[in-house]
Amino acid sequence: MNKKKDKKKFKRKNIKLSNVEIDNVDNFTEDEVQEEKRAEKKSVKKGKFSSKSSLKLKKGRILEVRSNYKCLVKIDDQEVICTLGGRFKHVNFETKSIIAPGDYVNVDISKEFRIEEIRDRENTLSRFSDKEFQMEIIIASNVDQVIITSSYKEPKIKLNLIDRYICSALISNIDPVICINKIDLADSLETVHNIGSFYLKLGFKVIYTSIKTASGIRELKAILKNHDSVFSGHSGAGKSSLINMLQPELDLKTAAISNYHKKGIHTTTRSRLLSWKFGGYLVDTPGIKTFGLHRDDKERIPSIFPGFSAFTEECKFHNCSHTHEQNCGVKRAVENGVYPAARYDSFKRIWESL
Ligand SMILES: Nc1nc2c(ncn2[C@@H]2O[C@H](COP(=O)(O)OP(=O)(O)OP(=O)(O)O)[C@@H](O)[C@H]2O)c(=O)[nH]1
Ligand SMILES: [Mg+2]
Ligand SMILES: [Zn+2]
Repeated sequence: MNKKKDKKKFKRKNIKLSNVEIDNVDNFTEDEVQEEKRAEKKSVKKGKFSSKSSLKLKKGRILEVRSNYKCLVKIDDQEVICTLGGRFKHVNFETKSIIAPGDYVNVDISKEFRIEEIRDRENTLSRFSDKEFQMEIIIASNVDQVIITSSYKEPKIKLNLIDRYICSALISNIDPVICINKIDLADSLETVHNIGSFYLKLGFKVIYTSIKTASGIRELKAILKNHDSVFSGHSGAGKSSLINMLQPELDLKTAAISNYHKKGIHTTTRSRLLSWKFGGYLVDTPGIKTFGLHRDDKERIPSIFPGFSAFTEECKFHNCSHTHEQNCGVKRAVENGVYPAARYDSFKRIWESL
Protein backbone atom coordinates (compact mmCIF):
# COMPACT_ATOMS: atom_id res chain seq x y z
CA MET A 1 0.00 0.00 0.00
CA ASN A 2 1.18 3.44 -0.81
CA LYS A 3 -0.29 5.04 2.22
CA LYS A 4 2.36 7.58 3.11
CA LYS A 5 2.62 8.03 6.82
CA ASP A 6 2.89 11.68 7.07
CA LYS A 7 5.03 12.96 9.84
CA LYS A 8 3.45 16.36 10.06
CA LYS A 9 1.89 16.50 13.46
CA PHE A 10 -0.57 18.94 14.91
CA LYS A 11 1.74 19.60 17.79
CA ARG A 12 1.03 22.55 19.96
CA LYS A 13 3.32 23.99 22.50
CA ASN A 14 2.65 23.06 26.08
CA ILE A 15 0.36 25.69 27.49
CA LYS A 16 0.56 26.78 31.11
CA LEU A 17 -1.29 28.95 33.60
CA SER A 18 -1.98 29.39 37.26
CA ASN A 19 -5.11 29.78 39.49
CA VAL A 20 -8.49 28.02 39.32
CA GLU A 21 -10.74 25.86 41.66
CA ILE A 22 -11.96 22.39 42.99
CA ASP A 23 -12.48 19.15 45.06
CA ASN A 24 -10.64 16.68 47.07
CA VAL A 25 -6.93 16.19 47.19
CA ASP A 26 -7.03 13.77 50.12
CA ASN A 27 -7.60 10.80 47.83
CA PHE A 28 -3.98 10.91 46.75
CA THR A 29 -1.44 9.35 49.03
CA GLU A 30 1.44 11.39 50.38
CA ASP A 31 3.85 9.13 48.47
CA GLU A 32 2.22 9.88 45.17
CA VAL A 33 2.36 13.59 45.75
CA GLN A 34 5.98 13.43 46.86
CA GLU A 35 6.83 11.49 43.76
CA GLU A 36 5.28 14.17 41.61
CA LYS A 37 7.17 16.82 43.55
CA ARG A 38 10.42 15.04 42.83
CA ALA A 39 9.49 14.81 39.17
CA GLU A 40 8.69 18.47 39.25
CA LYS A 41 12.04 19.34 40.78
CA LYS A 42 13.74 17.44 37.99
CA SER A 43 11.81 19.35 35.38
CA VAL A 44 12.57 22.62 37.08
CA LYS A 45 16.22 21.78 36.56
CA LYS A 46 15.43 21.29 32.88
CA GLY A 47 13.64 24.60 32.99
CA LYS A 48 10.20 23.09 32.41
CA PHE A 49 8.13 24.56 35.25
CA SER A 50 10.30 27.48 36.03
CA SER A 51 8.25 29.52 38.50
CA LYS A 52 5.83 26.94 39.91
CA SER A 53 7.79 25.49 42.82
CA SER A 54 4.73 25.13 45.09
CA LEU A 55 2.69 23.06 42.65
CA LYS A 56 1.84 19.42 43.23
CA LEU A 57 1.55 18.20 39.71
CA LYS A 58 0.12 14.92 38.57
CA LYS A 59 -0.29 13.64 35.07
CA GLY A 60 -3.84 12.96 33.94
CA ARG A 61 -5.84 12.33 30.80
CA ILE A 62 -8.96 14.19 29.78
CA LEU A 63 -11.97 11.90 29.59
CA GLU A 64 -14.69 14.39 28.82
CA VAL A 65 -14.84 18.10 28.10
CA ARG A 66 -17.73 19.73 29.93
CA SER A 67 -16.98 23.26 28.77
CA ASN A 68 -13.89 25.08 27.61
CA TYR A 69 -12.95 25.56 31.25
CA LYS A 70 -14.12 22.39 32.93
CA CYS A 71 -13.48 18.75 32.21
CA LEU A 72 -13.38 15.28 33.66
CA VAL A 73 -9.85 13.95 34.05
CA LYS A 74 -8.52 10.53 34.95
CA ILE A 75 -5.65 10.80 37.41
CA ASP A 76 -4.36 7.38 38.40
CA ASP A 77 -7.58 5.45 38.98
CA GLN A 78 -9.70 8.41 39.95
CA GLU A 79 -11.98 10.55 37.86
CA VAL A 80 -11.98 14.17 38.95
CA ILE A 81 -13.45 17.40 37.70
CA CYS A 82 -10.70 19.83 36.79
CA THR A 83 -10.86 23.45 35.79
CA LEU A 84 -8.85 25.52 33.41
CA GLY A 85 -8.35 29.27 33.57
CA GLY A 86 -9.40 31.88 31.05
CA ARG A 87 -5.84 32.65 30.04
CA PHE A 88 -5.68 29.45 27.97
CA LYS A 89 -8.20 30.98 25.63
CA HIS A 90 -5.87 33.71 24.49
CA VAL A 91 -3.05 31.34 23.71
CA ASN A 92 -4.88 29.55 20.95
CA PHE A 93 -7.43 31.58 19.11
CA GLU A 94 -7.53 29.31 16.04
CA THR A 95 -9.28 26.52 17.83
CA LYS A 96 -12.69 26.03 19.38
CA SER A 97 -11.22 23.19 21.41
CA ILE A 98 -8.77 24.42 24.00
CA ILE A 99 -8.89 20.96 25.51
CA ALA A 100 -10.06 17.70 23.97
CA PRO A 101 -10.80 14.13 25.03
CA GLY A 102 -7.53 12.23 24.97
CA ASP A 103 -5.36 15.19 26.01
CA TYR A 104 -2.65 14.46 28.55
CA VAL A 105 -2.48 17.19 31.14
CA ASN A 106 -0.52 18.12 34.23
CA VAL A 107 -2.89 18.86 37.06
CA ASP A 108 -2.05 20.83 40.18
CA ILE A 109 -3.66 18.92 43.04
CA SER A 110 -2.25 21.11 45.82
CA LYS A 111 -5.41 23.11 46.54
CA GLU A 112 -7.85 22.26 43.84
CA PHE A 113 -7.75 20.30 40.63
CA ARG A 114 -6.44 22.81 38.20
CA ILE A 115 -4.94 22.05 34.83
CA GLU A 116 -1.55 23.71 34.68
CA GLU A 117 -0.37 22.34 31.40
CA ILE A 118 -1.68 20.63 28.30
CA ARG A 119 1.07 18.32 27.19
CA ASP A 120 2.21 18.16 23.57
CA ARG A 121 -0.34 16.30 21.49
CA GLU A 122 0.87 13.30 19.52
CA ASN A 123 -1.90 14.00 17.01
CA THR A 124 -5.46 15.26 16.77
CA LEU A 125 -8.41 14.19 14.69
CA SER A 126 -9.79 17.61 13.86
CA ARG A 127 -12.42 18.99 11.61
CA PHE A 128 -12.72 22.58 10.51
CA SER A 129 -15.56 24.98 9.97
CA ASP A 130 -16.04 26.15 6.40
CA LYS A 131 -16.16 29.83 7.31
CA GLU A 132 -13.62 32.32 5.99
CA PHE A 133 -11.55 31.87 9.11
CA GLN A 134 -11.52 28.12 9.70
CA MET A 135 -11.86 27.22 13.36
CA GLU A 136 -10.56 23.86 14.48
CA ILE A 137 -12.83 21.43 16.33
CA ILE A 138 -10.78 18.66 17.86
CA ILE A 139 -12.72 15.39 17.87
CA ALA A 140 -10.06 13.57 19.90
CA SER A 141 -6.35 13.74 20.54
CA ASN A 142 -3.57 11.22 21.07
CA VAL A 143 -5.27 8.33 19.30
CA ASP A 144 -3.84 5.52 17.19
CA GLN A 145 -6.77 5.05 14.87
CA VAL A 146 -10.11 6.41 13.79
CA ILE A 147 -12.94 3.96 13.31
CA ILE A 148 -14.79 5.65 10.47
CA THR A 149 -18.24 4.32 11.26
CA SER A 150 -20.80 4.35 8.46
CA SER A 151 -24.03 2.47 8.19
CA TYR A 152 -24.67 0.74 4.90
CA LYS A 153 -28.24 2.03 5.10
CA GLU A 154 -30.33 4.13 7.48
CA PRO A 155 -28.58 6.52 7.22
CA LYS A 156 -27.20 5.77 3.78
CA ILE A 157 -23.45 5.38 3.47
CA LYS A 158 -21.63 8.50 2.19
CA LEU A 159 -18.33 7.64 0.57
CA ASN A 160 -17.24 11.26 0.27
CA LEU A 161 -17.36 11.50 4.04
CA ILE A 162 -15.18 8.39 4.29
CA ASP A 163 -12.69 9.95 1.84
CA ARG A 164 -12.56 13.10 3.96
CA TYR A 165 -11.86 11.11 7.10
CA ILE A 166 -9.13 9.12 5.35
CA CYS A 167 -7.39 12.27 4.08
CA SER A 168 -7.57 13.93 7.48
CA ALA A 169 -6.36 10.82 9.29
CA LEU A 170 -3.38 10.38 6.96
CA ILE A 171 -2.42 14.03 7.36
CA SER A 172 -2.59 13.68 11.15
CA ASN A 173 -0.75 10.39 11.30
CA ILE A 174 -3.77 8.41 12.52
CA ASP A 175 -4.69 5.01 11.05
CA PRO A 176 -8.04 5.05 9.30
CA VAL A 177 -10.24 1.98 9.77
CA ILE A 178 -13.38 1.81 7.66
CA CYS A 179 -16.27 0.19 9.47
CA ILE A 180 -19.39 -0.44 7.40
CA ASN A 181 -22.13 -1.21 9.90
CA LYS A 182 -25.76 -2.40 9.61
CA ILE A 183 -24.84 -4.94 6.94
CA ASP A 184 -27.90 -6.91 8.03
CA LEU A 185 -29.90 -4.29 6.09
CA ALA A 186 -28.15 -5.07 2.79
CA ASP A 187 -29.74 -7.32 0.18
CA SER A 188 -26.55 -9.31 -0.11
CA LEU A 189 -23.08 -9.38 1.33
CA GLU A 190 -21.74 -8.91 -2.17
CA THR A 191 -23.29 -5.43 -2.30
CA VAL A 192 -21.47 -4.22 0.80
CA HIS A 193 -18.23 -5.94 -0.11
CA ASN A 194 -18.30 -4.10 -3.44
CA ILE A 195 -18.27 -0.81 -1.57
CA GLY A 196 -15.42 -1.74 0.74
CA SER A 197 -13.26 -3.54 -1.81
CA PHE A 198 -11.90 -0.30 -3.31
CA TYR A 199 -10.37 0.64 0.05
CA LEU A 200 -9.44 -2.92 0.96
CA LYS A 201 -7.43 -3.35 -2.25
CA LEU A 202 -5.47 -0.22 -1.37
CA GLY A 203 -4.47 -1.79 1.93
CA PHE A 204 -6.86 0.02 4.27
CA LYS A 205 -8.52 -1.90 7.05
CA VAL A 206 -12.17 -2.48 6.22
CA ILE A 207 -14.65 -4.30 8.44
CA TYR A 208 -18.28 -5.12 7.87
CA THR A 209 -20.33 -5.25 11.02
CA SER A 210 -23.82 -5.74 12.34
CA ILE A 211 -25.07 -5.62 15.90
CA LYS A 212 -28.08 -7.65 14.80
CA THR A 213 -26.09 -10.64 13.57
CA ALA A 214 -22.84 -9.90 15.46
CA SER A 215 -20.89 -10.24 12.24
CA GLY A 216 -17.51 -8.55 12.20
CA ILE A 217 -17.56 -7.88 15.93
CA ARG A 218 -14.69 -10.22 16.73
CA GLU A 219 -12.65 -8.73 13.92
CA LEU A 220 -13.40 -5.22 15.19
CA LYS A 221 -12.34 -6.19 18.70
CA ALA A 222 -9.02 -7.50 17.41
CA ILE A 223 -8.36 -4.17 15.70
CA LEU A 224 -9.27 -2.19 18.84
CA LYS A 225 -7.35 -4.27 21.36
CA ASN A 226 -4.48 -2.38 23.01
CA HIS A 227 -4.99 0.69 20.85
CA ASP A 228 -6.58 4.08 21.45
CA SER A 229 -9.37 4.57 18.96
CA VAL A 230 -11.94 7.22 18.18
CA PHE A 231 -15.31 6.24 16.72
CA SER A 232 -16.59 8.93 14.41
CA GLY A 233 -19.18 9.23 11.65
CA HIS A 234 -22.77 10.19 10.94
CA SER A 235 -25.36 10.29 13.65
CA GLY A 236 -27.23 6.98 13.75
CA ALA A 237 -24.45 4.97 12.09
CA GLY A 238 -24.25 2.78 15.20
CA LYS A 239 -21.10 3.96 16.97
CA SER A 240 -22.47 3.67 20.50
CA SER A 241 -24.28 0.42 19.63
CA LEU A 242 -21.06 -1.20 18.42
CA ILE A 243 -19.21 -0.05 21.55
CA ASN A 244 -22.01 -1.43 23.76
CA MET A 245 -21.86 -4.73 21.91
CA LEU A 246 -18.13 -4.98 22.62
CA GLN A 247 -18.53 -3.99 26.25
CA PRO A 248 -22.16 -4.05 27.45
CA GLU A 249 -21.32 -2.63 30.91
CA LEU A 250 -20.66 0.75 29.29
CA ASP A 251 -24.38 0.94 28.59
CA LEU A 252 -24.07 3.95 26.30
CA LYS A 253 -27.26 5.65 25.25
CA THR A 254 -28.46 4.69 21.77
CA ALA A 255 -31.66 5.56 19.94
CA ALA A 256 -33.55 4.64 16.81
CA ILE A 257 -33.05 6.88 13.80
CA SER A 258 -35.90 9.16 12.80
CA ASN A 259 -38.64 7.38 10.90
CA TYR A 260 -39.21 10.19 8.47
CA HIS A 261 -35.69 11.23 7.40
CA LYS A 262 -33.97 7.92 8.17
CA LYS A 263 -31.24 9.89 9.89
CA GLY A 264 -29.76 9.72 13.37
CA ILE A 265 -31.17 11.96 16.06
CA HIS A 266 -27.83 12.93 17.66
CA THR A 267 -28.13 10.68 20.65
CA THR A 268 -24.55 10.97 21.89
CA THR A 269 -24.09 14.62 22.78
CA ARG A 270 -20.63 14.69 24.33
CA SER A 271 -17.44 12.83 23.45
CA ARG A 272 -16.14 10.55 26.12
CA LEU A 273 -12.91 8.64 26.52
CA LEU A 274 -13.53 5.19 27.99
CA SER A 275 -11.36 2.17 28.54
CA TRP A 276 -11.72 -1.30 27.07
CA LYS A 277 -11.48 -4.22 29.44
CA PHE A 278 -9.43 -5.97 26.77
CA GLY A 279 -6.84 -3.17 26.63
CA GLY A 280 -6.76 0.27 25.09
CA TYR A 281 -9.11 3.23 25.10
CA LEU A 282 -11.92 4.46 22.94
CA VAL A 283 -13.64 7.75 22.36
CA ASP A 284 -17.34 7.64 21.54
CA THR A 285 -18.29 10.86 19.79
CA PRO A 286 -21.47 12.63 18.70
CA GLY A 287 -22.44 12.09 15.08
CA ILE A 288 -21.37 14.73 12.60
CA LYS A 289 -23.04 16.08 9.48
CA THR A 290 -19.95 17.10 7.55
CA PHE A 291 -16.21 16.81 7.95
CA GLY A 292 -14.42 19.96 6.85
CA LEU A 293 -10.72 19.79 6.04
CA HIS A 294 -8.36 22.72 6.44
CA ARG A 295 -7.48 24.92 3.48
CA ASP A 296 -3.80 24.78 4.46
CA ASP A 297 -3.87 21.06 3.68
CA LYS A 298 -5.43 21.49 0.25
CA GLU A 299 -2.18 21.03 -1.67
CA ARG A 300 -1.56 17.73 0.08
CA ILE A 301 -4.85 16.10 -0.89
CA PRO A 302 -3.77 15.24 -4.50
CA SER A 303 -0.86 13.18 -3.21
CA ILE A 304 -2.67 11.37 -0.37
CA PHE A 305 -6.13 10.80 -1.84
CA PRO A 306 -6.88 7.04 -1.73
CA GLY A 307 -5.50 5.23 -4.77
CA PHE A 308 -3.97 8.18 -6.64
CA SER A 309 -0.35 7.30 -5.91
CA ALA A 310 -0.45 4.39 -8.39
CA PHE A 311 -0.87 6.91 -11.21
CA THR A 312 0.92 10.06 -10.14
CA GLU A 313 4.25 9.02 -11.67
CA GLU A 314 2.66 9.51 -15.06
CA CYS A 315 1.71 13.09 -14.25
CA LYS A 316 3.80 15.62 -16.17
CA PHE A 317 4.10 17.94 -13.17
CA HIS A 318 5.42 16.65 -9.88
CA ASN A 319 2.95 18.80 -7.95
CA CYS A 320 0.04 17.97 -10.28
CA SER A 321 -3.34 18.68 -8.70
CA HIS A 322 -5.00 16.19 -11.09
CA THR A 323 -7.61 18.78 -11.97
CA HIS A 324 -6.72 21.24 -14.77
CA GLU A 325 -3.31 19.92 -15.86
CA GLN A 326 -2.55 18.27 -19.22
CA ASN A 327 -0.83 14.87 -19.17
CA CYS A 328 -2.18 13.83 -15.82
CA GLY A 329 -1.82 10.16 -14.87
CA VAL A 330 -4.81 10.21 -12.55
CA LYS A 331 -7.14 11.79 -15.09
CA ARG A 332 -5.97 9.30 -17.71
CA ALA A 333 -6.68 6.43 -15.30
CA VAL A 334 -10.19 7.77 -14.80
CA GLU A 335 -10.74 8.10 -18.57
CA ASN A 336 -9.53 4.55 -19.13
CA GLY A 337 -11.76 3.23 -16.37
CA VAL A 338 -8.77 2.04 -14.34
CA TYR A 339 -9.59 4.41 -11.49
CA PRO A 340 -13.26 4.70 -10.44
CA ALA A 341 -14.87 7.92 -11.68
CA ALA A 342 -17.01 8.16 -8.54
CA ARG A 343 -13.94 8.34 -6.31
CA TYR A 344 -12.36 10.94 -8.61
CA ASP A 345 -15.56 13.02 -8.35
CA SER A 346 -15.31 12.68 -4.59
CA PHE A 347 -11.75 14.03 -4.73
CA LYS A 348 -12.94 16.96 -6.89
CA ARG A 349 -15.63 17.78 -4.34
CA ILE A 350 -13.06 17.96 -1.58
CA TRP A 351 -10.65 19.95 -3.73
CA GLU A 352 -13.29 22.47 -4.71
CA SER A 353 -14.58 22.79 -1.15
CA LEU A 354 -11.16 24.10 -0.12
N1 LIG B 1 -30.23 -2.94 11.73
C1 LIG B 1 -29.21 -2.47 12.45
N2 LIG B 1 -29.42 -1.43 13.29
C2 LIG B 1 -28.35 -0.98 14.01
C3 LIG B 1 -27.07 -1.56 13.91
N3 LIG B 1 -26.23 -0.87 14.72
C4 LIG B 1 -26.96 0.09 15.29
N4 LIG B 1 -28.24 0.03 14.88
C5 LIG B 1 -29.35 0.90 15.29
O1 LIG B 1 -29.11 2.21 14.81
C6 LIG B 1 -29.65 3.16 15.71
C7 LIG B 1 -28.62 4.23 16.02
O2 LIG B 1 -27.57 3.64 16.75
P1 LIG B 1 -26.60 4.47 17.71
O3 LIG B 1 -25.65 3.50 18.28
O4 LIG B 1 -27.40 5.31 18.64
O5 LIG B 1 -25.89 5.41 16.64
P2 LIG B 1 -24.69 6.47 16.89
O6 LIG B 1 -23.80 6.35 15.71
O7 LIG B 1 -24.12 6.28 18.22
O8 LIG B 1 -25.50 7.84 16.78
P3 LIG B 1 -25.17 9.27 17.46
O9 LIG B 1 -24.88 9.04 18.91
O10 LIG B 1 -26.40 10.08 17.23
O11 LIG B 1 -24.00 9.82 16.70
C8 LIG B 1 -30.13 2.37 16.94
O12 LIG B 1 -31.52 2.18 16.84
C9 LIG B 1 -29.43 1.04 16.80
O13 LIG B 1 -30.15 -0.03 17.36
C10 LIG B 1 -26.91 -2.68 13.04
O14 LIG B 1 -25.84 -3.28 12.91
N5 LIG B 1 -28.01 -3.07 12.34
MG1 LIG C 1 -23.89 7.53 19.86
ZN1 LIG D 1 -2.04 14.47 -12.15
